[in-house]
Amino acid sequence: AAPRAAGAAVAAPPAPPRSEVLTSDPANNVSEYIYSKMGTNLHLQPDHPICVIKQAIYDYFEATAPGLFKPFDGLHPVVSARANFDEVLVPADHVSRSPNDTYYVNADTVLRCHTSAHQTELLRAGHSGFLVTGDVYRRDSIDATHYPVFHQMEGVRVFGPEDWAAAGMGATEFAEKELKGALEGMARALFGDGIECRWVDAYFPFTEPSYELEIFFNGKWLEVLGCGVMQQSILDANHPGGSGKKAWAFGLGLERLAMVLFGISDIRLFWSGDERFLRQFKRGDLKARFKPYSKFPPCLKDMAFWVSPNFTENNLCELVRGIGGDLVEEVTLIDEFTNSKTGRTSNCYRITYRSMERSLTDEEVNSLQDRVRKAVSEELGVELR
Ligand code: FA5
Ligand code: MG
Repeated sequence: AAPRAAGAAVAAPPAPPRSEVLTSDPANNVSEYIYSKMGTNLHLQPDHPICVIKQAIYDYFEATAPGLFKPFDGLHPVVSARANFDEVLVPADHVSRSPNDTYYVNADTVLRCHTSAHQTELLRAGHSGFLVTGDVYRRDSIDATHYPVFHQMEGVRVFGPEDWAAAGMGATEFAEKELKGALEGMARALFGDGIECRWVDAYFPFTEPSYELEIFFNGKWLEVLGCGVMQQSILDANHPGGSGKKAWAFGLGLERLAMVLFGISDIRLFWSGDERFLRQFKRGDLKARFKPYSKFPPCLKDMAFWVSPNFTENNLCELVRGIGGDLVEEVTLIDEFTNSKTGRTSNCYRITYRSMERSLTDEEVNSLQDRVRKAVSEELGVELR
């Protein structure tokens, strides 16, 4: 995507051809379900709440530093493992690289698990300020705040020696102060002056120091973004004139911010396409508060099994999503014990089925649960009890 004015229309990246993403490569772990989400681009649907919040953040950065941040929201989600991990210094043994956590197209190609995957290419292109918005993919648990596809916005700003000299500060100290000021300003722009924020120390391989921003909302602290001063070696290796410069970077979760701002209770609503949901949001309207429409009854199914050595919860969730799709609201471990004689461990998982649009019939849920039971014993090697 070429640089353009904030707010100008952008061509949505189309879903890649099926045969490029769902391959027989031994490292491929992308499912049909995940493939079906590609090309949806909620962040490019004009009055969708993910797009509304994206635009509000673009507007804030444009107002505070006109022309400085170039928006990129059409970058393709299929990226090299090199850009997603190596170039942002993710260690070779870091958990996020595991196929239990990341979708691999093949050993060298992944569905980006964060928008940080685009930092280095944009630095190499010479940009000194940019915002990248896109869909990111993670194998994860299933509940009201987790979905295997969500949207992030990456922000990067590069400074020169004149900037910290003018402030009479050291480079790192200056970048950190600038970063925190920019993000606190963004939080006030979205949530109003009364918003309570706090900074929490964090760790990311690509920044030092690193922080997370939490917002106090509905009685608790919620993590909305990660950020920090960019590791100098990333800047040195990629930005023209990098060694004399300093940069900050942040990555924020758009669903998290939209859920808080608009009072949206279930992350699946973003994907429902239901008019009763969509018509409640409009570009530029940050005051909208989601009015829930009738909730249909849930249907709970418990399933107990002896685990196998390579059983993982993410694999179970992936399998359940593959069969139940968006009818699955939650997968929770409700009981676990180890038999002292045999040393075998039993897990009991509860699957909550619920549609956002209609009542489910017993037959329908029973048939889904039968397929889930069959698949877990055949594909995960567990023994049903
Ligand atoms: C990252 O992804 C880092 N790349 C962020 C970053 C960028 C740090 C640049 C430093 C510099 P993390 O995994 O914490 O970090 O995710 C960032 C944000 O994405 C979280 O704060 C949260 O708001 C959102 N997020 C993470 N996981 C999920 C999820 N499963 N569902 C919804 N939102 C999520
Ligand atoms: Mg985090």
